[in-house]
Amino acid sequence: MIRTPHIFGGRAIRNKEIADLLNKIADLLEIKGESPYRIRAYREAARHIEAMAEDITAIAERGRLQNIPGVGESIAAKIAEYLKTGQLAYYEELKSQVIPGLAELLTVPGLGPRRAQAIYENLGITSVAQLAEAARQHKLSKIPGIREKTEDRILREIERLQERTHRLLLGVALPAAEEVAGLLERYLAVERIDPAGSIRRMKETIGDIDILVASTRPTEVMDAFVSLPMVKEVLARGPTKSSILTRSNLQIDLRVIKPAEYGSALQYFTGSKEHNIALREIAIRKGLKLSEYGIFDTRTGKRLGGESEEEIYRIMGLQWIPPELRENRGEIEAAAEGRLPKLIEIGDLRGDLHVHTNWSDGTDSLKTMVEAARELGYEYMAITDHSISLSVARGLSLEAIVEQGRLIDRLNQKYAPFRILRGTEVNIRGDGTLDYADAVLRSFDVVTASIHTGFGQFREKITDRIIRAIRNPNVDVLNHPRGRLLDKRPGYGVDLEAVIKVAVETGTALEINSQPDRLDIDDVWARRAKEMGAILVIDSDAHNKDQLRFVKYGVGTARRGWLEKKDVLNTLSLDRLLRRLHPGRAAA
Ligand code: DGT
Ligand code: CA
Ligand code: CA
Ligand code: ZN
Repeated sequence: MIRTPHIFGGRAIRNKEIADLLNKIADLLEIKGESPYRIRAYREAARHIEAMAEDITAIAERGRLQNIPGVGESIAAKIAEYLKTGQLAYYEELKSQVIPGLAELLTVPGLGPRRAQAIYENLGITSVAQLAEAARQHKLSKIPGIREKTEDRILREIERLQERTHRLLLGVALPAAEEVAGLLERYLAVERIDPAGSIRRMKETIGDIDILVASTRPTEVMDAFVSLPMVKEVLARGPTKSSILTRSNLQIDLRVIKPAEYGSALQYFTGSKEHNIALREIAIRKGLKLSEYGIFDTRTGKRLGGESEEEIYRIMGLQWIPPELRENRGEIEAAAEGRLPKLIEIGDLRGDLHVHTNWSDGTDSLKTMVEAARELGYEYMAITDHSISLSVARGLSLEAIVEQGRLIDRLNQKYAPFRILRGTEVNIRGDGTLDYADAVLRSFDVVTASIHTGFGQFREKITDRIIRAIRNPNVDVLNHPRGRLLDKRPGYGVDLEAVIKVAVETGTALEINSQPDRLDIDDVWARRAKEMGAILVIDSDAHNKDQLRFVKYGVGTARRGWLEKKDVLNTLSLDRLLRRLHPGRAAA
């Protein structure tokens, strides 16, 4: 598949894309054993197009494709077709003529048709995932014509490719891991099962999914694993480690560990690598040796433990360190001095302060959202539909606010003591003023403010704009302060340090938005904000009732940011929350 390139800023935007397409055609022709002249013609054309300064789209528009060196009538027609339709029938046809999978192998940079074919013929490999696994097991270099150096390079290229395209959101990886774990834990041979690696650390994105099982009967566990209903492909099957590809193309690695070694293996495979390295150095200084098999006395070789993680940290003279902290960011020192934070837990949340309904761009009714929040055991929830200028999200008019307020009053009578708070997600305009007048803002119980436009403003301007908004005494929460979308868009160029400083001054809470593609602010900034004395709030920003549960990712981010219950606004009881939001107002 040809990927659309990012816009590089230069003018010759699609030249590389077209050159890649022509090279892929040449690769396929080569696999088919077509005439070397035709193959060379495609490569020549590709080479000239890639070197051109002028954008090929402009040349095509003038009908001058054939003026490009190496481009004859037939290639020109193909380029024109592709530029016009985004597809090329000839290329699709060629792909269908070669063995399925070989075309996929060719997407690995530096893997040419000759080697791809040799790999297919020797090992039957037809996917990039299988190829990576074979390279890791050094099976490729056993093929004549492939040296170890090439094997290493192929693996590095695949890893880079995956880094670019395949880091998964925690919100995708964690449910997949939990589904597998849920199915496997029913087997008697499975004594314990835990997701490990970056999932257990609740990192916002995940490279691959690692699961550990404690069992004395590994064969049974592996049999069960590779025949799970979601398995599309078994990438590797071994006595203690297997890898599968799921139907949604997620790679899951499963390791079976002897129960006596489970703690040390879980510790090792949870990582992070940086945490493990630092830990091992401390072990060495204490005359201990730490490995995935246990913790040992270096001098006598005696095994001191390894069945549980707690035991390992204890023998090292450390408090047990929650996985979310294991990034070598000071947690080991804190554990040695017995001053690890008591991290916030999901059960500490008493309510949600950022929720949408079908009054704006949510899909569930207000009543449905409220009932779902009650089921989660919350005491309160703020309804924060979008404000008037955000017409794409059907922002609420002044009349709609009043009408929604009446509905909320009615439902509050029905659902008491649960409390629906009248809220808004008010849009911060380009100049930092807000979408509703102060008198309107004062009528809400909770005002949250967000930027939805003008991301391209200069750093100073966007910073001033946000600061102006949070200086408005009616604003209680600044939503998704960085505006980033993972994999899609970096945050706005805001001076967050300056914003946090003002938020501390004004008492404005900073949101950890729990949408899996936001997690904004992130772990590092959450920790910084806390250090600076800010208060945070963990919100779902739910647009339907199922998304209320997203707060588990927000809590993960908060824990990675060393936050405790006292640092988070929506751990307050309803009374205390209302008193904090409106110190002057009489209790409702
Ligand atoms: P990911 O998958 O990129 O999101 O990140 P992780 O942390 O899950 O990394 P992964 O899957 O490569 O390995 C899982 C854990 O295994 C890792 O967190 C720590 C441990 N580990 C892997 N390679 C090494 C290593 O070279 N040295 C040490 N000390 N530990 C390692
Ligand atoms: Ca991993
Ligand atoms: Ca892994
Ligand atoms: Zn929102």
